Amino acid sequence: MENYKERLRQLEEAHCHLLKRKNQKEILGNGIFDRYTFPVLTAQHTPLFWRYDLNPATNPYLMERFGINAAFNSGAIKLNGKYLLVARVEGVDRKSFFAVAESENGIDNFRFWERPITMPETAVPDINVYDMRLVQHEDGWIYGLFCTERKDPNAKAGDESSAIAQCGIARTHDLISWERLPDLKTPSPQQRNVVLHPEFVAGKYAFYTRPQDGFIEAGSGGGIGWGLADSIENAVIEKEIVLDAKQYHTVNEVKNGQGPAPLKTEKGWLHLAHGVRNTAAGLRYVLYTFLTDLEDPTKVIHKPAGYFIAPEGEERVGDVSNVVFGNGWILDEDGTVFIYYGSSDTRMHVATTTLGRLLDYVLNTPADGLRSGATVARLNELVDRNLAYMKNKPEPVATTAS
Ligand code: M1P
Repeated sequence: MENYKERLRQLEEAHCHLLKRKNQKEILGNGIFDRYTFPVLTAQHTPLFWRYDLNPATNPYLMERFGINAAFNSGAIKLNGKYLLVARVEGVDRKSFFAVAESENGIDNFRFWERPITMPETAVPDINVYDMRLVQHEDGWIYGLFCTERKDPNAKAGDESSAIAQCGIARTHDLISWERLPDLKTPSPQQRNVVLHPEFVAGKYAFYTRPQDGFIEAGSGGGIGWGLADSIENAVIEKEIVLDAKQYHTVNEVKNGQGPAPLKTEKGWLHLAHGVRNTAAGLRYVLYTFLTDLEDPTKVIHKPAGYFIAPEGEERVGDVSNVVFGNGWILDEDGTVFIYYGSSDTRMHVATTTLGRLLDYVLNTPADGLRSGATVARLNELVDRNLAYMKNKPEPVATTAS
């Protein structure tokens, strides 16, 4: 019993320390966004009373009875002044579920609510659910769109890994009680990374989709797609177009997917997305941004070359290494943007910036020239401008350039 008490005291102390830990902005970022020293959510942030049976009579060794493997890829929303993440929490049994974590300032002290979300099932139960995108839609509901995965009914005998991914849809007003709607129907065999546009378009519900031929491979359908549905209670997209296609020798040559719902700005709809390329070490997931036309959200009007956020340091290592994945962001009234991103399918981070900086980045970073020669020309153009500026500047600028 003494051991039990001491072990419980140590567990509680460590948990309390983790939850109270202040986060720190990293110094001297790239000017576009700021990273923070500590992840905002990890498996260890989950309450001890989720993981342990706290009764010494039934758990004399104070063992974990319900192991949590990871907390990552979270949807985000600000409600009643609180920054809320709907995290993909994964048990050691490999099943993901959703759980809300709350913070006063959006950068630290995230605490999980008492219970995970009990998501209603459809007639064909989900085997696994993950990567929720939260949208405050103009119809008055908060929608959560997520991936629902079930075993491929046509998998050959012995094939226990082929699955079908589709888009699950649920709605709520408080993130506590959820109404499950039928899964989205589209012309594509599989869907992941489906996101609801926050406004009606031509009186219809508009969706960003990610058509794919197989469970892992996007195949011929790669790209961020778009489609309209008359109803959300029985959402059917008849025609799907690709608005941001995967492209050879870019950060999204294998596949890409919409992140959270885009932010409406005076210059256009601002998007965060992930792009995937292949390497000798496996797939590499990075985040990128682009802007679409306010009047025609299917038209990409600016798209900076390359990545916006790539995995760095500890972010590079985890269950699926070399991955950053962003499906949640929050725009505050003062223009601050909190970008929430998961790293390597293991933990959650925050980066902060402002809408002004993001727009400057998207509008003034040249597009991908798609060949090395164009990249060098772009670099030389910047060097030319800087050399001319430095020559004519009254005060010499400290530089190592000769
Ligand atoms: O493992 C990396 C990511 O793989 C999937 O994303 P995508 O459909 O774009 O390949 C998702 O399972 C995602 O959760 C995961 O982070």
